[in-house]
Amino acid sequence: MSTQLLVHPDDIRTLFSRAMSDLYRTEVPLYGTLLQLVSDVNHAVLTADAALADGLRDERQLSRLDVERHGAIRLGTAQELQTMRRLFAVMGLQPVGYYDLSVAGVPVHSTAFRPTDDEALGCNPFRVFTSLLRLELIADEGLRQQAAAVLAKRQIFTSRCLELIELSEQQKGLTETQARQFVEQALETFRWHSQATVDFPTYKALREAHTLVADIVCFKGPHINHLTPRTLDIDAVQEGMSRHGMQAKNTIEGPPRRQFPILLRQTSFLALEESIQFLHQASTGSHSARFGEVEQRGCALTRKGRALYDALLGRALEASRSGVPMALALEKTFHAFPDDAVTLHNEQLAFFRYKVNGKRLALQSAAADATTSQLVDGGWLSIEPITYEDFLPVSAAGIFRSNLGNEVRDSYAAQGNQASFEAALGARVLDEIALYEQVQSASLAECLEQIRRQVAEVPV
Ligand code: OOG
Ligand code: NI
Repeated sequence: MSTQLLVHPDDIRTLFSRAMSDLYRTEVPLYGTLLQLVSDVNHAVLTADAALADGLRDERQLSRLDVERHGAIRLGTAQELQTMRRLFAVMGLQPVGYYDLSVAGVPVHSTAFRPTDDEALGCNPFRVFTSLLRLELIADEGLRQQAAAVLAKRQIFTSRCLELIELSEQQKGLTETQARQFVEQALETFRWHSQATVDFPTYKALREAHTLVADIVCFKGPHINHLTPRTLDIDAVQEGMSRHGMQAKNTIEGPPRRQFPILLRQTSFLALEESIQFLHQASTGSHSARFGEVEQRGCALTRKGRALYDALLGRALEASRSGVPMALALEKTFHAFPDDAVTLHNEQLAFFRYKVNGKRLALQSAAADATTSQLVDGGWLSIEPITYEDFLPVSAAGIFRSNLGNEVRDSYAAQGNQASFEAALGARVLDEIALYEQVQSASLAECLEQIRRQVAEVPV
């Protein structure tokens, strides 16, 4: 048994996300330009809004503002997904949520490997949106078999990486030297390969089935296809992109701009056209997969809030199909979504953390039998939004699509299939809403206990 100290998974994640960021900036220099733009926008926002800067400093978020929030990969087989789950577990990432993209005509389903507790999220919030190809959605039987045969031949992990995953499972962690080696080896899986593993006719046939199928099947590994920093003003980034030589996607995904941000807003610069060498072919061809994205996160919604969001988004999409510009449609329909913390709280549309801020005597008279809403209205409890840490299927589909040459496909007849995804994963995915519910109710229970104790202490 080794007597050496084991490194905390959060620290392995930090090493990994830094290495990934360096790799991606080298591979896609335009991503470095995006990071600079985001950093400039964030600084401008913080300079203009001292209260926001203080708030972020109090929540110890300021120093982590420039750390990437997420990346994304697309896998080909159950075996790959299962090993990826074990690889991500080494750095403290768990599969959270199930996303069915087939409804949007994208033949994958996905989960987000992410840290689940506050401390880990605070330490380093990096997560990976991970999709698995649904070969069964390719209509042509022959092509399906061809794709499966190509995928069966590849090994996306280095043998040392596999050994270190196993070692970590046995030892329940890695030593510092092992962790560094693990990060170096794991990174190999996410690298770009400009050499396809198939000839051009095979690529072309798969691409005709769906660009995404070609992207997943024809390469040696699941290249990281984007990284995503966090911005404090996504509209400013969207607006700044063209000035910096980036072609921005047409619309920002997610809710419209609001006083009280909810869920997640995202935009990206469009995937670059990159030259590819196909098997048995002298001249090069091209493929586009890699882009850069930004995100702005707001408050997590309850199931009720999420249902309202989905309904309003649905209405806006419908209006945009009949010619109304999407931004305008969103702005209109979202008038129906309350835009202040107290209403969102009292109508149980969003999740909050509580803090006791009442005076003892005032507590005695009213607080003991008050409902949570009354405690909030009366100022005994203050509320702070719980940040949404997950993704949105309609937004994800929009991001996928705009980076696949805006290929528009009908939705597949097949529904989502969480059970088959979990069978491939070799584990259940966690329910994201349940995670927020736990945070909120633990915070409320703590505050109520505090109030109860204070009320009990007040002399009659
Ligand atoms: C993933 C697209 C979804 C997001 O942030 O919603 C995504 C992909 O293109 O592989 O990353
Ligand atoms: Ni993304």
